[in-house]
Amino acid sequence: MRTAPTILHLDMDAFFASVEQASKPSLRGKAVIVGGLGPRGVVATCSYEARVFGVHSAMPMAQARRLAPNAAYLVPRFGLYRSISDQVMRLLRALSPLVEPLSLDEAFVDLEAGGAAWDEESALLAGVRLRTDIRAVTGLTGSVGLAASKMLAKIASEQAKPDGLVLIEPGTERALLGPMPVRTLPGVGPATGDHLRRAGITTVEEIAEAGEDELVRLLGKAHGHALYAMALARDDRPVVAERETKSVSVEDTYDVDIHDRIRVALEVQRLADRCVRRLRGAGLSGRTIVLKVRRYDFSTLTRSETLRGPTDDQAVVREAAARLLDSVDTTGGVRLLGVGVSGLADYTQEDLFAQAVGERPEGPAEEEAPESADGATRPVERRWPAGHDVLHTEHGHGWVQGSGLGRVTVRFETPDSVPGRVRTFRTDDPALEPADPLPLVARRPDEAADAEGQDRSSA
Ligand code: TTP
Ligand code: MG
Ligand code: MG
Repeated sequence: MRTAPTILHLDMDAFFASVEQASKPSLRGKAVIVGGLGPRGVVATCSYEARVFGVHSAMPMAQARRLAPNAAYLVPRFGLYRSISDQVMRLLRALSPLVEPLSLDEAFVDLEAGGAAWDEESALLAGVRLRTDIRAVTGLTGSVGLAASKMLAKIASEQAKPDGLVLIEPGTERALLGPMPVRTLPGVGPATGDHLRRAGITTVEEIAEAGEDELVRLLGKAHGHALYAMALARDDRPVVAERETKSVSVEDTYDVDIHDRIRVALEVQRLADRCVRRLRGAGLSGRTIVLKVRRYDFSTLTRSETLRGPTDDQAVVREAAARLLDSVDTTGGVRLLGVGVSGLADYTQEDLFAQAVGERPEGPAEEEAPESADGATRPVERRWPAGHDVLHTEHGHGWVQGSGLGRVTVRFETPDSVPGRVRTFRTDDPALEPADPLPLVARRPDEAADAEGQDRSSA
């Protein structure tokens, strides 16, 4: 393990909600909840002002409404979040070629690899500067953790939240980790957590005290071994650049084609287990199980199955892989088998996206009033999702505060205006149009040129 805290972990604060507050001056300092607003919707995230009411990610929206009835409820705008995420990732790539994004709002950076830092002092400086730059470019805050390993850097950024920076001095890791709950460690989900608790292990210190043999006995060789190392703060995982890998997979090529169907099934199980070990080792879980089969004639096929939720459970992956194998003809023999799990880092966003798509209003193309049989045009009810931007021919740019009963309420304000006024229109008012989001921070022309220059140099 390195001896300087030169691994940086960044995570933006209340990301979706902060973007909404930055784009809507009237919501700054207020409880803002972003998520699916339909009957089965869940909270994607909420502002820190909403968290004091007990609202949190993944909570059913109905429950959030009971806890915080006066909050602003908005539908997510993924395109906007992605464009802000791109700005943030560009700033990280200016620090180092080794940037590992974990989701839209989160990434590891190896500062040493980029020459941006080599010791405690330079790491701290890089972290402080980064936070300033993010603020200047996006108008948002992100929290930064600095440590000598990925695990500790991530724990540090969590401690720094919101809007802070924490550096964990090398050498102090074990003392810091000791009293923390086992769930702090990467790869410990609810199932593993329960399992450990039944064995009387609730803190990281207790994992260390239990010893490696006991951990292996409880959790199996790979997982037990990995977890014990983490509990001792031993984490050598490198920062992997451009982890576009939205999947973890393993495969084997066989010297001699396998014909025996039972043997094929056993190999698939073995691969499933190996894949799960890799997955857990990386502290990941995924929703889609993929089976790859190359047959004697080099014809290759893949089959996949998507689960209801992400998993890192060996039995679940084994079973899915076995089901997939059922649908593949292997007579003639196989020369390669592979098992993978995909749908990893961004799963929460994708889940919510699927849900939001289901709730999305009809596109503008379908908004034209169709002709009825007698040639008269019937008005079509247009839908105005809460939080989305609109343009009014007279009042300018605003956003939908609410709609229903043939009326839509719009607040007219822009990211750099003062809090705006509210007006109500008929939903079919021809003066009102859906609009694209405005930039959160107005860019000067010279800044736009700078950003392009950065793109080129990192390409
Ligand atoms: P997080 O970084 O987990 O949360 P956050 O940025 O909102 O708040 P924090 O300050 O605690 O980091 O997730 C980033 C974004 O991903 C979040 O703004 C919304 C989205 N998300 C979901 O859509 N569903 C979820 O269950 C979670 C956890 C996040
Ligand atoms: Mg975040
Ligand atoms: Mg995050």
